[in-house]
Amino acid sequence: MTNQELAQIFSHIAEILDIQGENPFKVRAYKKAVQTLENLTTQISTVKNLEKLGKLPGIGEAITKKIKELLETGKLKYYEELKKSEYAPLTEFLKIPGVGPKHAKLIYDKLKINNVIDLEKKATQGKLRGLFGLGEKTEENILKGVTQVRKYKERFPLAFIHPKAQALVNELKKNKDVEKITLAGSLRRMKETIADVDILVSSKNPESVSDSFVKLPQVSSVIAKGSTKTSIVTKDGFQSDLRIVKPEEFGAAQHYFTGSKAHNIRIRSLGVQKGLKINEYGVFKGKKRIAGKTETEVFKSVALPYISPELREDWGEVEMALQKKLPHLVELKDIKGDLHVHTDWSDGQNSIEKMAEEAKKRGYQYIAICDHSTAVGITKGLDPKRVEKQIEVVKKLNKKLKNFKILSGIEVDIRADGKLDLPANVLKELDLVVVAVHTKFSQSEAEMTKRIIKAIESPLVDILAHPTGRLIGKREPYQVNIDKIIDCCKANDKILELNAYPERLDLNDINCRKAKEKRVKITISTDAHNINHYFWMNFGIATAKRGWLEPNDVINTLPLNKLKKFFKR
Ligand code: DGT
Ligand code: CA
Repeated sequence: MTNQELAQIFSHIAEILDIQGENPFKVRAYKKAVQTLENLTTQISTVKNLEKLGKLPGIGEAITKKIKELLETGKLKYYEELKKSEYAPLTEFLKIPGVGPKHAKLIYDKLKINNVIDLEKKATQGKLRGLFGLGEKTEENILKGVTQVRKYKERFPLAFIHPKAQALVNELKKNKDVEKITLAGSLRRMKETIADVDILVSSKNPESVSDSFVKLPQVSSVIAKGSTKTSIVTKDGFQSDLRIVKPEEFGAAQHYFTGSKAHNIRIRSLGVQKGLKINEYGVFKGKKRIAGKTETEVFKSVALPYISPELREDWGEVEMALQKKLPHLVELKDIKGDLHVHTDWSDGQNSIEKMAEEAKKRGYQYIAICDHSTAVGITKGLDPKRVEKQIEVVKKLNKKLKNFKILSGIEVDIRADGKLDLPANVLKELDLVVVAVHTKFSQSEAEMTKRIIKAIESPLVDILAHPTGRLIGKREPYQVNIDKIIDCCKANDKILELNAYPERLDLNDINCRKAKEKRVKITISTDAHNINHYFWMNFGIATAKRGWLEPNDVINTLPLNKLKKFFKR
């Protein structure tokens, strides 16, 4: 059981207790444990002496005992009992923005509904307003929130599901009858949300592979089992389809099941023009198989170069491939540093030094420390005095570090009127200034666009972080005219961020492409709040590839001496 899985269980416990109206101290204790678990840098399951856990903040004796029980038995009696509570299903309501535990309980107590589908119905019928002081406006917001939750309910964020899918692949690989294995579908194309996991295997003994698949420890139920297709549902609640093909079919099947459907249709019709039939079994001229063992063979059969999975959306990649003008996509190995990193000076969990050491270990040449300014409302936002202090600390650390540079930056808040949350004389002292919106998301498109443009136009600003503010599955982007923002960045020679934080991926693929077309530079940054978060660069890179970005479009592919010319100093 991973730290994340443990955290999920304790988080669910806290939510149920909260709705039941339990002692707030007890609820807070669980929430604190969740925070600690999420930020731990070692996996608890690898710790030999669990008693040591009691020394971690928020993990007392009682919780240590529960962790022990979970690790030893895979279950927690207390949790199993709690889940039987009539209030347990109401935790679903908490995903709706603006609905807290008290609302959830009231809605259930008065209306006897415990799921979002019924809640949506009641809100549509106007049955919420007037109840226990809920106004029309709140009802409208609940309705909006419910629709949003329902929209995402059936899809999982990429960063949540990708490591879990990879784990399924790694487990299955242990079976010697697996010849080749790959992820397919939207997961291989690295779409930002995923409906189900597609895995493809080639094997001469499909039964053996299928047997192993249904016996994987992650499996919670088996939907169907056969020698070519087997479907399971995992304990994490997502479906995974395994297809097993013959070795000579692997490339054709890999291409077919990677999709997208629209891309496949284009390739198939190119085949038709050449008198070829292309399907998941191979490329055929009449009855004769002429290709299919590898994807490259399939593309070659229609005179195309290999097209990277991230591009296969029929967004123009086939035309570009025909003209031999495909982009040379940016790769993880091109990245030289991370330009948006938090530390324990604000809401991060590791020290500046630790963040730097870890980045260096990853082969980076630099990072930019960009802690929050005070307006965001987090407890430790940086005021002018602390900014100055941090600059001094960074200077000292830089003297110690070899072949690595810490840049002093800041993530300064763009206030509702477009003014920045720190004065110019402070911003001037920094190596770079990142600006972002964290408050007043409800402004009109005109107001929000004007607000952000004002910030971009400020002379000391370098980068606009997470430009649309969306949180995948949780919050829609704020209303903003992204075309105007891109134009403004171009006019002022400013940089847009592709924030790789799993729930952000903001700019998204389409907006990255728009920025590239206008020749606006992009930084792919993780917004890391601890050393583990550097891993998220993978998903930033994936999104960049889906946005057709090349190394030249991305400023943090540059070594430090060339990077500096982009900053307004
Ligand atoms: P998802 O699951 O909604 O996140 O997206 P995908 O792309 O993984 O879609 P899925 O799982 O339904 O199918 C996997 C791939 O199989 C899909 O990308 C293309 C291929 N495929 C599925 N059905 C068809 C079809 O009717 N025609 C063609 N040409 N390809 C299909
Ligand atoms: Ca799929």
